[in-house]
Amino acid sequence: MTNYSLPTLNYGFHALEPYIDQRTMEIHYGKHHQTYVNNLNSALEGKPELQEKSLEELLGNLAAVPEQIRTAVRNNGGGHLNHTLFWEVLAPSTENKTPTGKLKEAMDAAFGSFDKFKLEFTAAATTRFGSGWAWLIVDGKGNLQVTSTPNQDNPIMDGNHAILGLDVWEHAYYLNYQNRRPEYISSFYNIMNWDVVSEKFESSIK
Ligand code: MN3
Repeated sequence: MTNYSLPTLNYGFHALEPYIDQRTMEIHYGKHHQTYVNNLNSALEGKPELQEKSLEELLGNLAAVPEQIRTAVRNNGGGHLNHTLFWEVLAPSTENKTPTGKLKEAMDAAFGSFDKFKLEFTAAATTRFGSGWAWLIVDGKGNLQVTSTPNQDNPIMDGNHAILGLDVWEHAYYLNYQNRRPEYISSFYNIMNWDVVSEKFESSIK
């Protein structure tokens, strides 16, 4: 039986400054993410047949989740999965680092170059209306694509595997950037952990 809990952060709340400030990290991780975890556990309470499935299994086949908790699992399960990935793909002091190895080759093939990937990802994050996420995904054929989703939806809901995600909900940036979402998005390129994204890419094409 699964009781979900917050993942451990590999860095301190202050570590991503000046790009993501300490107070935003404290609230985002300790309050927002914790709330998704709590609500997901509440939704699954007393349902051992659902608790024994992985979150990817539940979100990959929402039609199999009982209707009365389907929206709660979608929003809060998605919230937990999305934020868990987000914390993992962030790291302090990654300025000027770029993808290498197989991921670089695949990105060049899919987008033309790293700079062209950035343009596409920035556009996806900027134009996602309201709350949601921008993604780098591996599709069912093993190809890389940039996408975005509303709310806490995760690409697994369409059978795709996210290897990088950027939270563009206002709670992710409002304290530091207010309405300046584009500035928050461009700062993300200074704190992306490409080693982790590479590992996720390589394990998703096995
Ligand atoms: Mn968030």
